[in-house]
Amino acid sequence: MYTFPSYNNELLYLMLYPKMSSIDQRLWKRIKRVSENLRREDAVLVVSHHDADGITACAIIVNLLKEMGKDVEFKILRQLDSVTIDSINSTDRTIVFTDMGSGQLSLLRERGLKNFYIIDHHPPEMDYKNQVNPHQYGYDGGIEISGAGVAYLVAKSLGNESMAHLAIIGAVGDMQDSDGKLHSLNRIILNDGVRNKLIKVKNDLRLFGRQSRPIQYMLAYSSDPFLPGLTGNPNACIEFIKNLGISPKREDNSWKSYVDLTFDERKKLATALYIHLLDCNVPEFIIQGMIGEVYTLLNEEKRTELRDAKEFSTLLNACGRQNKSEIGVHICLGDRGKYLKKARSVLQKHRLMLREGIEFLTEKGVEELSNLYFFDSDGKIDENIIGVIAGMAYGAQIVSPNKPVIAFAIDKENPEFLKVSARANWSLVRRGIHLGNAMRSCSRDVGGEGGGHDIAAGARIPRESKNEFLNIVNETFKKQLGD
Ligand SMILES: [Mn+2]
Repeated sequence: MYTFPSYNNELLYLMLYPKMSSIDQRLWKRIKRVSENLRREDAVLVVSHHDADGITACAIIVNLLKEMGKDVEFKILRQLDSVTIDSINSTDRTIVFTDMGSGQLSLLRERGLKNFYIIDHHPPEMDYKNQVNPHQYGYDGGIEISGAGVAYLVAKSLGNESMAHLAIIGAVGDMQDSDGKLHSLNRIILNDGVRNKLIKVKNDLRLFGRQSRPIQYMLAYSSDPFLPGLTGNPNACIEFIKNLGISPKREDNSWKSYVDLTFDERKKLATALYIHLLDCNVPEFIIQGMIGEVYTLLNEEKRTELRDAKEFSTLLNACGRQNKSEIGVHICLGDRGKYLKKARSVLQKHRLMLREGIEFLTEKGVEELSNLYFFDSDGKIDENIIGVIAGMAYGAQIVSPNKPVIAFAIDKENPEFLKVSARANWSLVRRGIHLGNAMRSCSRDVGGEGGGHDIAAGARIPRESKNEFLNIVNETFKKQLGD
């Protein structure tokens, strides 16, 4: 039977993960210096990325500055490129970039931006005086800290630890817990959250809806991982649960949530899912990601999406992908009521689009070169979710995990361009794949721009250079895997 590992012994943890015990002093000094400069600003525009990490990072800085009595506005962008930079350049406010900016420093200079700060965890192009980026101190921003985490450290250095839970939601949103737990700087932040009674940590099954959905819908709606035979089929899920001797209903005949199950029932269900996925030949790294630490937000109402960090991040990601990021920022800042209602309907629409996207891709299939898979959305998948669909292709077994996936969609803002999304997995990253580097250099070669993380990245390229770009990327992956 699968047992959830227990990490109650904090001392053992410290021995296993020595880096978690304290922040590098040079990084902390840098944070304090930049924070001191930030403290002197009056009118600020926070500009952030449209995913869960960017939205939480934005909310942390907005909250910090508001509590310090500053005049703050915020703006969420899909990406930072020459067009979007020009759109914010007219502000007379000081710009604070969160979860973006480090990879676009030369572009920011080129476009004539002067008074700005960067609080980011993407690999930096160069040093800059008002930049906080842990990469410059030996940390890996892909796994050790999120953009929201860096924003939290800035807030912490100014005495505000109240938003630690948002930093954890950001890290989970950027999948930094995909091997089952958070590490390093994320761990330090997590400890702050636990100490301040914002968060509780436990090892358990990690599926969307563990708080907010009846169990059969938690399983039926699972797209990460995709559960063969169960995803999309609530009746099969009820059978699956009943066959384990677990009653799906409470005594009053209402449906149980996963959190209503006893510890033994949870173990039984986790074990059965684990075996079921193994039987279906789902790659083991995906199965393992299904079980691990869950982060409960103690100040949120029980049985709502906001009670669980992963559910919260899913809600925020949906807002971002559907161009409704502001709703997400308001929820992070504590607004509920109409904002939460809106976010829920956005999530519903988002899930429908994901399901249709996966169905489209299952039908159409992918093409391949020696070192990559690729597909074109044919206008059927929105550019905002095509990256998510590319990532889901592994779990849905449309592609095998041996090569990265490259997806193309038409750029809505400029149809002469294609939006490129690239997704890999940890085993490819361990073998040398770095999608962010590949997207940056290969897109430049064809007159585009791009960048991102090792495991997930994107680019914009001229439409007519698609085939040339694919060949260059294929060669770059070959080199990355060969080194
Ligand atoms: Mn991020």
